[in-house]
Amino acid sequence: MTKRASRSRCLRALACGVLALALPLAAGASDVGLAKSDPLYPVPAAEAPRGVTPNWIDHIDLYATGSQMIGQGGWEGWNGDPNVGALTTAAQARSAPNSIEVVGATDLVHQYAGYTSGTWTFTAWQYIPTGFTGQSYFILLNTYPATVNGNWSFQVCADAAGGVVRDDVGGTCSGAGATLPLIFDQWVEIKVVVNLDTDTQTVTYGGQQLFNGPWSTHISATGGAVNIAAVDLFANTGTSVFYDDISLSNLSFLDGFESGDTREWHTTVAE
Ligand SMILES: [Ca+2]
Repeated sequence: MTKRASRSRCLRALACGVLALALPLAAGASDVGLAKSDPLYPVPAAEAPRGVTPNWIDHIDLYATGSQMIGQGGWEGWNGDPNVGALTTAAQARSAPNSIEVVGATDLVHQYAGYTSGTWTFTAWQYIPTGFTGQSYFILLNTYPATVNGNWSFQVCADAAGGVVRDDVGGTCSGAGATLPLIFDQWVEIKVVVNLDTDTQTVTYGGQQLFNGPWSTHISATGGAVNIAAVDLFANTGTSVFYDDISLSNLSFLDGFESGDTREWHTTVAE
């Protein structure tokens, strides 16, 4: 199974267009240190991160270790499916104590709202242990719920058999699309800089550019929107891949962020 083909799971699931989102009933804790509360899932003021609306970051550290991410911090299952979650874990953590373990059936989504202009940087830190098998996906959507391929703006698959990460424009995690060597046993930054004013994106993996190109039409010439709608962490039956310190921000990074990483500003702040 591949992501876009499985994205075509939306297409093959005839009810896709009418599936109601099972939004969490109550907002879980968001995280601190960067920005404000999630516009879709506001958190109590005391927990709201600092910064400019609608910057967002989740260090995964305010949730109980071993707890289900669905229903916390605005995270949900794909199309509201309660059976495609992921647990927080202390087995790996870029910021202590937790990361998210994406494995097996995991298809974990976080929605965003209000990102329709300007330049935004989406970052996620990924850890893939030696011995990883499968084709695990990190995905950004311009429309959610997603019903046609154009709703996908970027999907990178970690392809164990090929030993690469791939800009999976073909939806099969093979063949087409730029690649970089897969990096194991360390935290690797996936950074997607999205310029919604020019409808373009630039993606780097471990500091190396994977590709740059259009945003709303990267996967398909039709059906896309100039919008950042959701992230999707999809295991696609693969073995464990860990994610930590996930953010969406338009802060100015005059300290070298654009050429470096987010290490400095992704430090968990206890408030
Ligand atoms: Ca963490």
